[in-house]
Amino acid sequence: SVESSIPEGQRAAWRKHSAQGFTTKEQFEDEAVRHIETTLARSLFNCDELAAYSGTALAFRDRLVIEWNRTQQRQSFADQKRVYYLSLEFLMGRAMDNAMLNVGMKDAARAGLNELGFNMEDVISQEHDAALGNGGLGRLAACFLDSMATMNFPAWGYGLRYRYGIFKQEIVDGFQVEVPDYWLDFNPWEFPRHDVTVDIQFYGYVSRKTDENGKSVAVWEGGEIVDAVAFDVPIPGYGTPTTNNLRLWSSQASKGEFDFQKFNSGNYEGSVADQQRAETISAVLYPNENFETGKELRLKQQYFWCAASLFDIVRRFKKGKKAWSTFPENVAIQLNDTHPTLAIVELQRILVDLEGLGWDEAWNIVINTFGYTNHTVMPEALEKWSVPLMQNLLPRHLQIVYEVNARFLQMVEKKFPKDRDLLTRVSIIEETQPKMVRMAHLATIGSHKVNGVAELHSDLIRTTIFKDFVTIYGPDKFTNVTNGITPRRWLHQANPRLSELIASKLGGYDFLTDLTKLNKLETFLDDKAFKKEWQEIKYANKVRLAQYIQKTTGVSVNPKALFDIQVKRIHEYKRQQLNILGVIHRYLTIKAMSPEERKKLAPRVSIFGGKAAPGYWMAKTIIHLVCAVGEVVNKDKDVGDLLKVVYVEDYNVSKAEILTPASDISEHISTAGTEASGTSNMKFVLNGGLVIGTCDGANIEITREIGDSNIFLFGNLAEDVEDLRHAHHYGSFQLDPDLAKVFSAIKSGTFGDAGRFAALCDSITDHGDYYLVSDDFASYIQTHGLIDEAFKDQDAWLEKCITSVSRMGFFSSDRCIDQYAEEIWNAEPLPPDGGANGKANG
Ligand code: T68
Repeated sequence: SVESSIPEGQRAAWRKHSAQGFTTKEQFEDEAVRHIETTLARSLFNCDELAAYSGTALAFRDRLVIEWNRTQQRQSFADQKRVYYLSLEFLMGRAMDNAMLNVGMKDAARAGLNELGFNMEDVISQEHDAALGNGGLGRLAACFLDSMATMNFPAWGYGLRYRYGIFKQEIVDGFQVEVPDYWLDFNPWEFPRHDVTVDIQFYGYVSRKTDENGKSVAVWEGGEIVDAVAFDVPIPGYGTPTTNNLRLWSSQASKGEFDFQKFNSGNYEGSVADQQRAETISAVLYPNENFETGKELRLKQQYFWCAASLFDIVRRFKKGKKAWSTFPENVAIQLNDTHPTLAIVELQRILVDLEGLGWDEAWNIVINTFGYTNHTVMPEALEKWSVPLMQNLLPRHLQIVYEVNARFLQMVEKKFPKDRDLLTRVSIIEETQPKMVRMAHLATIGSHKVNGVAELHSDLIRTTIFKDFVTIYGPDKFTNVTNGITPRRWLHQANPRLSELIASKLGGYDFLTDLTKLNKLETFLDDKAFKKEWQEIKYANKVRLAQYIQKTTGVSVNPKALFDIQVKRIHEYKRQQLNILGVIHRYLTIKAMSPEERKKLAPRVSIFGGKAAPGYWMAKTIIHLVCAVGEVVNKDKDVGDLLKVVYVEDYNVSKAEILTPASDISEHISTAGTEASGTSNMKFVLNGGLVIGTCDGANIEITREIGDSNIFLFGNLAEDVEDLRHAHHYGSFQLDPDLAKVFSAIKSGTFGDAGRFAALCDSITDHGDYYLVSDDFASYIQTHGLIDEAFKDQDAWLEKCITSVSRMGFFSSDRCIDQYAEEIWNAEPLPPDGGANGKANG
């Protein structure tokens, strides 16, 4: 039922002139130069690297768009269930390298660019990261888009087009400074769809009217209207022509609403101010990870994006002219955390208020449509919205929430009569002052499946935050889908030489679309030439990082040293403080060593990177301590290469592509039970690095897959954390003696003004050590000693690395998507015609 704008008789002519896109190096050069000269109006006299990037990007974009159009057409005709992934964050990083590898023309483009006088790597690095996310949650969404396209699922992402992504981090005198990230100056990867605009309503009031059948219906009136404008981003699959869509909404003053009254009456500033207020909705990404602030603008963002996306999805469904009851057979919507929970309420509103369905019929459709992914059990990160706030902004939605809650509580009361405490605990409304809407409860009640993101985490949600819901619904509603990463970006793109070496042994690149194929690598553990090349590749990646560190920080590091990397958002629960306190301990130990002892020690480079939320003072203090320690240690000639401490500024996806392939050890050392999964742990192991980690998140499953002799685990277990915390408060708190020495060094001013670090030290010594730094310190230090020892035997080390890589197949995001499709969405891929599964250029 897809209409065509071109009449039958004219279609042949149209097809004859259809865009083809380049297929050879020569044609690539034609297209790139044409774009530089005409689209950009530059010439060979003023073509800098940025222009070369733009021309290359536009040439590849043409190729993408052709397949994108075809894919969308195919998916419309196919009339098959579509998957919609709703996420407030998509941390995409750069697009061009990915597009080149997926289209399969990177080598041709490299040769072409060389002929034109440019170097591919320099041209690639001109691109600004699309940094519409904070951390793991946003990057997971990006990996999932890549997998869904590669596996030919008819799937769209829906998000917000922030004008400012996550801030840029500068380190000035050892302190984090935030700089706005205006990234839209030149973005060839987005297509404005000014024809796809949705009116979004806020505020106002609800009245009831009687419809023609005498039924009472709610009518939401008044308030204000803001326009949502669609911007589409093509998502190319690897080795398939399938190119999916990521639709990002941008807010704009409503054309109808732009206040001509004010304008005509001479109040020009007033009318422009209204316009700016509308644009504020999609202006900026909230920079908090695993922390909720409850700001009204954030709720506005959430509703704006949910309402626009639902309108779009429902409009597409209605084109098929099918019965409403078939909606869940045609549409699966996955909620990336509770941020899009209002979509549940919005769909119920559309069905009941606008489409006239009965409450129960509508609610059945809603539940069968939605799935909800939980990413945290930490109370400070669980979303709650104040009832007065929601009442004011979304009066009809609050009514619906109350109705959903009333019916749910009635059901519970029937099943478990007279358990008032149970009702209080599971209610969507928390009876505080003011009352709060618990979004995780609403998301759970409004979805047919709830999943955690690693086994331990999924167990924890079943036994802690959703315990009562397991009692009510039974265990089957709750499931686990352990996170994964896309091997295309995190192996093939970030580590091309390793990918090539693996391909040479496995006889091709099939492992990139079936990562379990890596297991054959284990048969080459005796292949000396293979191992030597593997080692050379790791070394080359470390040299590259060393050069980057030299260039950006001025610190020279020895690439032969053990590279120890912790890069992720700065958070007390992720325990960068444990890492830096351990580094100080190492420094003090080295200072006390004899020359003979020093000779036996492997040189180390401790590398940190990551952003702190601008309002998170303790996280900023941790950054400052790392920098202050670096200042002292890196200048200490007596220590020399034995220890260097580096802070890599502005950690983001493109920096991760340099850092991940260059680690010997990476740190995933969260307090047990706090890190839902972690995904950088997977990236580092897939790139031939080993891990020091706690028994937390996906570390546990990584250990199960690669074997416990290939990972350095330490620290207390999740099941003991509660008792330990209790003991801190009610027993006597015993500071670890080695940690006490570290604190004395800090307090004596070894790293500058001790006052700056007082709160950090006190949180451990005087305020209950909530994150168990002292409890885990001895075990952490001891385990680093084991790492020192293990690193001396380079052959054994290498064997651990290769073995680990060969066993990482499970952690492909393709496996996640298979699992979601099978267990949650009940959706099937739609392979393109022409070729087995459309694998055109694998
Ligand atoms: C992360 N969460 C988890 N949250 O911390 C990590 N939060 O363990 C997991 O691997 C990853 O999700 C993927 O499942 C986040 O990244 C946020 O970024 C976030 C953003 C806004 C509000 C709350």
